[in-house]
Amino acid sequence: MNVLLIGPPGSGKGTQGKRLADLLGIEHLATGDLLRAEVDAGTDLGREAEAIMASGELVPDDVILALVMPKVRAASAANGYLLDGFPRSVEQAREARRSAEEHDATPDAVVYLEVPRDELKRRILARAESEGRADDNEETVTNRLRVFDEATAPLVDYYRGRGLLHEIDADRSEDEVTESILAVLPKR
Ligand code: B4P
Repeated sequence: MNVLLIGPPGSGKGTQGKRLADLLGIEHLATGDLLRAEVDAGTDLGREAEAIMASGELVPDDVILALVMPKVRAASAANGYLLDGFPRSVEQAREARRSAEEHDATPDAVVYLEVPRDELKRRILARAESEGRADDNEETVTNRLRVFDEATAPLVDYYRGRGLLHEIDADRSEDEVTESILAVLPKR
Protein backbone atom coordinates (compact mmCIF):
# COMPACT_ATOMS: atom_id res chain seq x y z
CA MET A 1 0.00 0.00 0.00
CA ASN A 2 1.17 3.55 -0.79
CA VAL A 3 0.10 6.34 1.58
CA LEU A 4 0.78 10.09 1.70
CA LEU A 5 0.72 11.82 5.08
CA ILE A 6 0.29 15.58 4.93
CA GLY A 7 -0.39 18.25 7.55
CA PRO A 8 1.01 21.44 9.06
CA PRO A 9 4.30 21.44 11.01
CA GLY A 10 3.71 19.86 14.41
CA SER A 11 0.61 17.92 13.34
CA GLY A 12 2.29 14.57 14.07
CA LYS A 13 3.45 13.47 10.61
CA GLY A 14 6.77 12.14 11.86
CA THR A 15 5.17 10.47 14.86
CA GLN A 16 2.35 8.80 12.92
CA GLY A 17 4.54 8.09 9.90
CA LYS A 18 6.86 5.85 11.90
CA ARG A 19 4.02 4.02 13.64
CA LEU A 20 1.99 3.42 10.50
CA ALA A 21 4.93 2.27 8.42
CA ASP A 22 5.81 -0.28 11.13
CA LEU A 23 2.23 -1.48 11.50
CA LEU A 24 1.65 -1.75 7.74
CA GLY A 25 5.08 -3.20 6.93
CA ILE A 26 5.84 -0.45 4.39
CA GLU A 27 8.75 1.97 4.10
CA HIS A 28 8.69 5.27 6.00
CA LEU A 29 10.07 8.04 3.78
CA ALA A 30 10.20 11.45 5.51
CA THR A 31 11.56 14.26 3.35
CA GLY A 32 12.51 16.31 6.45
CA ASP A 33 14.57 13.38 7.80
CA LEU A 34 16.17 12.75 4.39
CA LEU A 35 17.17 16.42 4.18
CA ARG A 36 18.53 16.51 7.75
CA ALA A 37 20.64 13.42 6.93
CA GLU A 38 22.12 15.27 3.93
CA VAL A 39 22.88 18.30 6.14
CA ASP A 40 24.58 16.08 8.76
CA ALA A 41 26.61 14.31 6.07
CA GLY A 42 27.76 17.69 4.66
CA THR A 43 26.81 16.84 1.06
CA ASP A 44 26.33 19.54 -1.62
CA LEU A 45 22.58 19.02 -1.35
CA GLY A 46 22.76 19.33 2.45
CA ARG A 47 24.71 22.58 2.18
CA GLU A 48 22.09 23.98 -0.22
CA ALA A 49 19.19 22.90 2.03
CA GLU A 50 20.56 23.89 5.45
CA ALA A 51 19.85 27.64 5.47
CA ILE A 52 16.52 27.19 3.68
CA MET A 53 15.30 24.71 6.29
CA ALA A 54 16.54 26.86 9.18
CA SER A 55 14.41 29.76 7.84
CA GLY A 56 11.31 27.58 7.45
CA GLU A 57 11.07 27.99 3.66
CA LEU A 58 10.69 25.06 1.26
CA VAL A 59 13.70 23.45 -0.38
CA PRO A 60 13.45 23.81 -4.22
CA ASP A 61 11.19 21.29 -5.98
CA ASP A 62 13.91 19.89 -8.28
CA VAL A 63 16.11 19.10 -5.26
CA ILE A 64 13.31 17.35 -3.37
CA LEU A 65 12.05 15.41 -6.39
CA ALA A 66 15.53 14.12 -7.24
CA LEU A 67 16.00 13.06 -3.61
CA VAL A 68 12.66 11.37 -3.03
CA MET A 69 11.29 9.93 -6.30
CA PRO A 70 13.86 7.13 -6.75
CA LYS A 71 13.10 6.00 -3.17
CA VAL A 72 9.34 6.21 -3.80
CA ARG A 73 9.61 4.02 -6.90
CA ALA A 74 11.80 1.44 -5.13
CA ALA A 75 9.52 1.26 -2.07
CA SER A 76 6.40 0.96 -4.24
CA ALA A 77 7.97 -1.93 -6.17
CA ALA A 78 8.56 -3.66 -2.79
CA ASN A 79 5.79 -3.49 -0.12
CA GLY A 80 4.80 0.16 -0.48
CA TYR A 81 5.59 3.54 1.07
CA LEU A 82 4.40 5.90 3.77
CA LEU A 83 5.48 9.29 2.51
CA ASP A 84 5.67 11.89 5.29
CA GLY A 85 6.05 15.58 4.46
CA PHE A 86 5.87 15.22 0.68
CA PRO A 87 4.38 16.67 -1.44
CA ARG A 88 4.50 20.12 0.11
CA SER A 89 2.87 21.99 -2.79
CA VAL A 90 0.53 21.36 -5.71
CA GLU A 91 3.53 21.69 -8.08
CA GLN A 92 5.37 18.90 -6.23
CA ALA A 93 2.19 16.79 -6.29
CA ARG A 94 1.78 17.20 -10.07
CA GLU A 95 5.41 16.35 -10.80
CA ALA A 96 5.33 13.36 -8.44
CA ARG A 97 2.14 12.09 -10.05
CA ARG A 98 3.62 12.25 -13.53
CA SER A 99 6.61 10.22 -12.43
CA ALA A 100 4.61 7.81 -10.22
CA GLU A 101 2.11 7.05 -13.00
CA GLU A 102 4.94 5.99 -15.30
CA HIS A 103 6.16 3.52 -12.66
CA ASP A 104 2.85 2.32 -11.22
CA ALA A 105 3.73 3.96 -7.89
CA THR A 106 0.73 6.28 -7.29
CA PRO A 107 -0.74 6.67 -3.76
CA ASP A 108 -3.74 4.60 -2.61
CA ALA A 109 -4.73 7.13 0.07
CA VAL A 110 -3.84 10.62 1.32
CA VAL A 111 -4.18 11.34 5.04
CA TYR A 112 -4.43 14.95 6.23
CA LEU A 113 -3.73 15.60 9.93
CA GLU A 114 -5.76 18.52 11.33
CA VAL A 115 -4.65 20.32 14.51
CA PRO A 116 -5.55 23.82 15.79
CA ARG A 117 -2.86 26.48 15.42
CA ASP A 118 -2.16 27.08 19.12
CA GLU A 119 -1.62 23.34 19.69
CA LEU A 120 0.81 23.19 16.72
CA LYS A 121 2.91 25.97 18.23
CA ARG A 122 2.79 24.36 21.68
CA ARG A 123 4.05 21.01 20.33
CA ILE A 124 6.87 22.50 18.27
CA LEU A 125 8.10 24.74 21.08
CA ALA A 126 7.95 21.75 23.46
CA ARG A 127 10.10 19.75 21.02
CA ALA A 128 12.54 22.71 20.83
CA GLU A 129 13.27 22.15 24.53
CA SER A 130 13.93 18.42 24.13
CA GLU A 131 15.52 18.02 20.66
CA GLY A 132 17.00 21.41 19.72
CA ARG A 133 16.15 21.21 15.99
CA ALA A 134 17.46 24.28 14.10
CA ASP A 135 13.99 25.18 12.78
CA ASP A 136 12.06 24.73 16.05
CA ASN A 137 11.93 28.28 17.42
CA GLU A 138 9.21 30.90 17.70
CA GLU A 139 10.27 33.00 14.69
CA THR A 140 10.79 30.07 12.31
CA VAL A 141 7.59 28.35 13.43
CA THR A 142 5.56 31.40 12.41
CA ASN A 143 7.19 31.32 8.98
CA ARG A 144 6.68 27.53 8.62
CA LEU A 145 2.97 28.00 9.33
CA ARG A 146 2.74 30.83 6.78
CA VAL A 147 4.53 28.68 4.16
CA PHE A 148 2.14 25.84 5.00
CA ASP A 149 -0.93 28.08 4.45
CA GLU A 150 0.39 29.39 1.13
CA ALA A 151 2.05 26.34 -0.44
CA THR A 152 0.81 23.17 1.25
CA ALA A 153 -2.81 23.80 2.35
CA PRO A 154 -4.04 23.90 -1.31
CA LEU A 155 -3.14 20.18 -1.49
CA VAL A 156 -6.25 19.44 0.59
CA ASP A 157 -8.53 20.53 -2.26
CA TYR A 158 -6.24 18.95 -4.85
CA TYR A 159 -6.49 15.49 -3.26
CA ARG A 160 -10.14 15.88 -2.26
CA GLY A 161 -10.85 16.50 -5.95
CA ARG A 162 -9.02 13.28 -6.80
CA GLY A 163 -11.12 11.32 -4.27
CA LEU A 164 -8.09 10.23 -2.23
CA LEU A 165 -8.33 12.47 0.86
CA HIS A 166 -9.04 11.38 4.47
CA GLU A 167 -9.16 14.20 7.03
CA ILE A 168 -8.20 13.13 10.54
CA ASP A 169 -8.65 15.03 13.81
CA ALA A 170 -5.07 14.83 15.08
CA ASP A 171 -5.65 16.92 18.23
CA ARG A 172 -5.95 13.70 20.24
CA SER A 173 -3.62 11.15 21.78
CA GLU A 174 -1.08 9.49 19.48
CA ASP A 175 -2.88 6.12 19.86
CA GLU A 176 -6.30 7.58 18.98
CA VAL A 177 -4.87 9.27 15.89
CA THR A 178 -3.18 6.04 14.72
CA GLU A 179 -6.41 4.09 15.16
CA SER A 180 -8.43 6.65 13.21
CA ILE A 181 -5.97 6.56 10.32
CA LEU A 182 -5.92 2.75 10.19
CA ALA A 183 -9.73 2.77 10.09
CA VAL A 184 -9.88 4.89 6.92
CA LEU A 185 -7.11 3.25 4.90
CA PRO A 186 -8.24 0.95 2.09
CA LYS A 187 -8.30 -2.71 3.18
CA ARG A 188 -5.73 -4.90 1.47
P1 B4P B 1 9.65 18.21 8.50
O1 B4P B 1 10.76 17.40 9.06
O2 B4P B 1 8.63 17.50 7.67
O3 B4P B 1 9.04 19.00 9.73
P2 B4P B 1 7.56 19.25 10.29
O4 B4P B 1 6.63 19.70 9.23
O5 B4P B 1 7.71 20.14 11.48
O6 B4P B 1 7.00 17.86 10.76
P3 B4P B 1 7.55 16.84 11.83
O7 B4P B 1 7.29 15.51 11.21
O8 B4P B 1 8.93 17.08 12.24
O9 B4P B 1 6.73 17.09 13.14
P4 B4P B 1 5.49 16.30 13.71
O10 B4P B 1 4.36 16.99 13.09
O11 B4P B 1 5.56 14.81 13.58
O12 B4P B 1 10.26 19.39 7.58
C1 B4P B 1 11.28 20.26 8.03
C2 B4P B 1 11.72 21.20 6.89
O13 B4P B 1 12.28 20.44 5.78
C3 B4P B 1 10.63 22.05 6.23
O14 B4P B 1 10.34 23.25 6.95
C4 B4P B 1 11.27 22.32 4.83
O15 B4P B 1 12.23 23.35 4.89
C5 B4P B 1 11.98 21.03 4.51
N1 B4P B 1 11.15 20.08 3.73
C6 B4P B 1 10.66 18.87 4.15
N2 B4P B 1 9.94 18.29 3.17
C7 B4P B 1 9.97 19.15 2.11
C8 B4P B 1 9.39 19.12 0.80
N3 B4P B 1 8.64 18.09 0.36
N4 B4P B 1 9.61 20.18 -0.03
C9 B4P B 1 10.35 21.22 0.37
N5 B4P B 1 10.93 21.31 1.58
C10 B4P B 1 10.73 20.30 2.45
O16 B4P B 1 5.59 16.44 15.32
C11 B4P B 1 5.82 17.63 16.01
C12 B4P B 1 5.83 17.38 17.54
O17 B4P B 1 4.51 17.06 18.02
C13 B4P B 1 6.70 16.21 18.01
O18 B4P B 1 7.50 16.64 19.08
C14 B4P B 1 5.74 15.12 18.48
O19 B4P B 1 6.23 14.37 19.59
C15 B4P B 1 4.51 15.92 18.90
N6 B4P B 1 3.27 15.16 18.69
C16 B4P B 1 2.97 14.38 17.62
N7 B4P B 1 1.73 13.83 17.75
C17 B4P B 1 1.22 14.31 18.95
C18 B4P B 1 -0.04 14.11 19.65
N8 B4P B 1 -1.02 13.34 19.16
N9 B4P B 1 -0.21 14.76 20.82
C19 B4P B 1 0.77 15.56 21.33
N10 B4P B 1 1.98 15.75 20.72
C20 B4P B 1 2.21 15.15 19.54
